[in-house]
Amino acid sequence: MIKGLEQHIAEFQQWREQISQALAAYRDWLDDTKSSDGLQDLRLFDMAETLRKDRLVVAFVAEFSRGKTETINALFFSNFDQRLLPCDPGRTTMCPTEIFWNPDEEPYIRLLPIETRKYDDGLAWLKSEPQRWIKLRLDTSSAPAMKEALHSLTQQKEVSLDEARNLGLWDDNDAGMVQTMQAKGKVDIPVWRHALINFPHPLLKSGLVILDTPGLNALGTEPELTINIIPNAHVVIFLLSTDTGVTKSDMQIWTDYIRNRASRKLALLNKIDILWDDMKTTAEIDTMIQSQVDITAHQLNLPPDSVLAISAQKALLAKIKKDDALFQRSGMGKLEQLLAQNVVAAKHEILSNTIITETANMIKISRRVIQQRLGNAREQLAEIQSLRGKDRDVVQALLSKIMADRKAYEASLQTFTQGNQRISQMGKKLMLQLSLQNLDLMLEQSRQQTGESWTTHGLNLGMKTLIHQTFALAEQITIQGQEIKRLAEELYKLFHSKHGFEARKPPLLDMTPLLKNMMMLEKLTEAFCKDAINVMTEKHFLVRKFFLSLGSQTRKIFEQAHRDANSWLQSVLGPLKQQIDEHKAELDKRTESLMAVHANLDSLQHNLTTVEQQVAELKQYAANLDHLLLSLILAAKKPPGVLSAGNTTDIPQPRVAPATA
Ligand SMILES: Nc1nc2c(ncn2[C@@H]2O[C@H](COP(=O)(O)OP(=O)(O)OP(=O)(O)O)[C@@H](O)[C@H]2O)c(=O)[nH]1
Ligand SMILES: [Mg+2]
Repeated sequence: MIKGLEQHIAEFQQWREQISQALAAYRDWLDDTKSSDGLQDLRLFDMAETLRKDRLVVAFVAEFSRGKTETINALFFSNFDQRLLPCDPGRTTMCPTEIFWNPDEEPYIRLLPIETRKYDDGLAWLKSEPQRWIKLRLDTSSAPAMKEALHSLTQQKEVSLDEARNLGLWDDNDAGMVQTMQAKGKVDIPVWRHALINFPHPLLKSGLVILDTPGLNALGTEPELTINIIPNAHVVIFLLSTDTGVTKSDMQIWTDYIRNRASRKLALLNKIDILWDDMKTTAEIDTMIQSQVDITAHQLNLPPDSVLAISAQKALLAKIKKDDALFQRSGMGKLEQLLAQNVVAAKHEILSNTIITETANMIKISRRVIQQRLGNAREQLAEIQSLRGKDRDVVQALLSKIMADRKAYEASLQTFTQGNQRISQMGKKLMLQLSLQNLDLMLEQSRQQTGESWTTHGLNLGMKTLIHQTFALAEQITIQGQEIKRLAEELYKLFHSKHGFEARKPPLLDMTPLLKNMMMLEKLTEAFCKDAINVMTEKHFLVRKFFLSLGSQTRKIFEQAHRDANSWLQSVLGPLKQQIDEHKAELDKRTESLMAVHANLDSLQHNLTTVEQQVAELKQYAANLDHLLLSLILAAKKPPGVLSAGNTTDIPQPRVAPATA
């Protein structure tokens, strides 16, 4: 029954494999044609690794007891013929839980003790520190053993009010918490802060990662989850329950964490089985469900087809009992379809925009180089052909002309070397400003503005300082980038006017992605600071954690800006450098061949054959490259959701070695 989702993901994996093959073929092509450079090779290797480790994250976010865990059980774990992840009425899942498959390790559940909240280490960092986690082996051959291990996800313990405050978990708006405190003099808190489950399910094997989260109260206490993990999920699934409708806290989760933060989202109206009343006709029940879907879509301001009515519980039961009619009625089939389309579409879009576009650009540059080599070889061929039947004097005259060309070229090369050095120096200075050391200084100033008392007011000030500094920095870097571009332009002009190189304008350095990303963080901070609950004094702990999460997000943004600026810097003079090398090789070849002919007129025919072979070989290399480029462009254009096995065959398979080589 799960075929819809499984098949889509398997086809996506196949598609990803084709892109990997194209990348490998291109690396081979660069090697064969001796046009690879270290940096480019490294980048291609990085991209291949990114593809290999690519993950699709689907996050389930909703108030407690809406059926997130039950839906995950129905979608992924029905083949254990029982309810595997714990779900019960009331608050059940106590900590965010990531479920994935890493083949390098045995199945496990790793649990991060809640006490780690006392320190400043972020989750991302803690994930790389296995010794801070408690690890339980998962015996996947035994459902009862699995169930027992997974029960840890619900563990709670009693602590004093002070300890709860110390951990930043006390919330006097939480009626349940206050009540327990009054009744027992203790506070119930989760034992674990985060859980990682390594589990060999076929879907997880293909790169899918599921994130199950606890309800509203627990969500707000872990800013890294709300600033980083949820907004970066490829699809966010929001659940509502038919029996409660859209409550105030449902709405708060939707507006605070999902509405404007998740790029792809689906809403599920769960527990529709509550409406399955034997006294009503199917048509009457369907109308009732449809009207609830319409109301929900209206309240969430979503198109009605992004709201699905399901019964997770009955879907799980139907799968276990192999009851097709019940499964059909549960609405789960539709969800699987939509989920598959959304997940695949999201990843398709991301990979097309990044890896495919970047590789296609590299290939286009290689194409130009190979065309230049081909043009040169053809000219050389014509030159040798024109010498047929001519005497030594004619050869000598040609040789003298080439020597003069070489001299002029060497003078230009000197200008290039000087310009290149100047650009390198300026580039180094520019990169330093985007370095993490510089960012640390900026963050320190922002921290000083935020102050020691960790109020939302301070946080707002700190963020404003950081934004202000980022804008000033981006402006400075833009000016430096323009100067580098101007210098590079002069060099391009020189080689165009004096040596007939292609007229080209180097690209501009664009700092808007950095600014846009930072402004998004500013918006998140504003929303956090406006939230009445966070303004209260008890939330200082949270403000501090929020600030730390902002720091790690800012680092990521700066690291990306650093990478972008670096590849821009490579692209400013890269094509000219390549052309210069090609031109030099051409002059050398021509001189060598003319000198051989000059020494012995009989060697003309041999030279002619050699160059003819070169032309044929280069033609074949160019054809192979065209084929590769076409395969990538077709892969990028393939519309999401139609990645059926039949369609993938029309993507040409890349060929590498030239037939004549
Ligand atoms: N009738 C009915 N009950 C359901 C359905 N889905 C879930 N439930 C029940 O609702 C309760 C809560 O389900 P969970 O899956 O634990 O909900 P959750 O959203 O994960 O809740 P937390 O883990 O507490 O955040 C459990 O008792 C489930 O059995 C459904 O489709 N129909
Ligand atoms: Mg749950």
